[in-house]
Amino acid sequence: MAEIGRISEVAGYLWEKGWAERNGGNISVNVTDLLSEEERGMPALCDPVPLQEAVTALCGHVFFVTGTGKRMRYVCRDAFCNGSLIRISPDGTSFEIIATQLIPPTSELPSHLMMHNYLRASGKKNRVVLHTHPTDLIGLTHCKPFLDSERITRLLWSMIPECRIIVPRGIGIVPYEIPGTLELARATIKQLEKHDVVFWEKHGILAVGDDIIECFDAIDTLSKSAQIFFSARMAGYEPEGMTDRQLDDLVTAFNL
Ligand code: 2HA
Ligand code: ZN
Repeated sequence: MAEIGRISEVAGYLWEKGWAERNGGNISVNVTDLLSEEERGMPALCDPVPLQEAVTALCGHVFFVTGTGKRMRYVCRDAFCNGSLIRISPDGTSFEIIATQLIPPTSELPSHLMMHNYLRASGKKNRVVLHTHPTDLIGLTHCKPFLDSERITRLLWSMIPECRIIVPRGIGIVPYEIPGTLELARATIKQLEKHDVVFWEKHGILAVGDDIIECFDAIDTLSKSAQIFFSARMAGYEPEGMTDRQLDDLVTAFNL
């Protein structure tokens, strides 16, 4: 499946960028529409695993999910030794691993599935949930004034025109929660109503999208903006940033 190649490609970028120390980050992609009926019906490799919360918009859907404790630097080399295909039960209350080996999914799976469930139920086409640990963007979340959606969005948009274009729905902020918890998932889902990229305070970034490469690109562009901001500050000056007018002109020029 070509999609697995694209997932591996992005896992490699996450590692190369230094955003994926140890087993940091996780990826899930809804591949249901990319599989034949026969592939979707593959026999299960394990008993059904109950989900804490039912995902009724995902009944029978198949996902590629990175494995728990697995490292992105190895996902990029061999996706199926470091992740698996899982299938949601017909009633949405459990999942089974169907291919290719018994690799248990990421501890963030219940959160990822709740997000996919929300996205599907609200008619969005997003198939990808990508979570990673970009050093510069996490750094920004350690500064209280930046834990404000409008303020951080305005700051990062204003560093480079592409940022306004590539992340048009801006950034959502989720105050610190314990990793892997349903509280974190619920708070994130609330932000996904307005944004495709969410910053988790002192932890990492979560992006949703229709395409894994584009999800990566959105985070990469935000990271570039953060680096421009930090380099200016380190050189001893406050970067001027684009004006409101310059940002608004992009909306008309690019139909945002
Ligand atoms: O998968 O990044 O948030 C490891 C994590 C948990
Ligand atoms: Zn994380």
